[in-house]
Amino acid sequence: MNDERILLSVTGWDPDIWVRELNRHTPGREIVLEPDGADDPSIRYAVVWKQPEGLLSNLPRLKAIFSLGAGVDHVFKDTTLPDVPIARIVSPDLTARMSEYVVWRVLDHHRFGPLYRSQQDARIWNELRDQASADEVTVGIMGLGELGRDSANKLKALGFEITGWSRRPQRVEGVTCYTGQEGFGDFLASANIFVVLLPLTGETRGILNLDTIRRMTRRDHFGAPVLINAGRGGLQVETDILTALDEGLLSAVSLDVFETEPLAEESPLWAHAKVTITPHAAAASSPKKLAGPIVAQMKACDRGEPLTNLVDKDAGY
Ligand code: NDP
Ligand code: OXD
Repeated sequence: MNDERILLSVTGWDPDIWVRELNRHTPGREIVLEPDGADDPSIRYAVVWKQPEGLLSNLPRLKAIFSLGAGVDHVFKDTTLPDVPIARIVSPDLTARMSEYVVWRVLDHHRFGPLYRSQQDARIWNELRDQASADEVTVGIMGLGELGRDSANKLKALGFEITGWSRRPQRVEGVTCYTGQEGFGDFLASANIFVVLLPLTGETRGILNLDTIRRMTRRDHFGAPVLINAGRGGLQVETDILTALDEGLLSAVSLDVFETEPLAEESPLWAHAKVTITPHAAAASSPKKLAGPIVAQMKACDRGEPLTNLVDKDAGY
């Protein structure tokens, strides 16, 4: 038996494409979907998306875990993780996809897309002359990491004013940056459209609640702020978002992620006129684009070189 095997565990995804693409870059290294027993000594690396609890806990020669997402909350859900480095996806391909989603959703709200689509359904011709220009609209980005910064730069190029919020102080040219709890209130008062690109951690879980939304106080342009969440569903309290929409505290939302995925058929979010839903599709992890860099990391690790894009286990992202 090959004693340098890669364990691939992708709950809810088609493993065949990943096996094919990983194989393309690692001829001779076997990729398996299950270990040979809980303490399989042949497994050197694990490549995971929502691995089952306990799968990785006893593999004695496991050197590193590779998350197939930029987010790693799905890895940390397993409370029995071994003490090995965890690397996440940081990739120009994933970043570009996310920025496409963000620009698409911001422009759609900015240019009254949902309203014009409903007018079309009802054959109503109503131009709405009072349209803001991009430089009159501020987009507030929650999470100024790999994804947030790229979205900020692309929105800036379209003329929007940009503010951002992060855990530690960040500097992004042309972006007014706010930090931590002390900057949260001013950040929430700064924008007309909020784009959420935070990781799900102990600190951020449930952060998109009624209290936070009430502090989003700008009332110009859309009447109330727009919320776009492509971070994680666990950031949002969906009943609070529905209340905020119904009370006019938010004018519209675009949600790509949900507290429970897939979103239940009976969720009132589906049919709400002010909600645009995408099925956790903002930025897909592409096997073609990501397998090569992941294997390159394994090869570097084999040579004793440090891994990149490592997760800070204490911070949880
Ligand atoms: P990064 O780790 O690069 O950036 C995370 C950002 O969030 C950082 O700016 C960080 O602050 C900030 N942050 C973290 N915790 C807090 C906190 N408590 N308070 C304030 N700010 C905080 O992650 P990425 O940009 O690569 O990805 C962000 C998230 O996007 C992922 O974790 C994932 O959940 C989600 N995602 C969703 C996808 C989808 O298809 N819907 C696809 C890909 C990712 P600091 O700069 O100080 O570290
Ligand atoms: C990710 C995701 O974290 O796809 O990359 O959600």
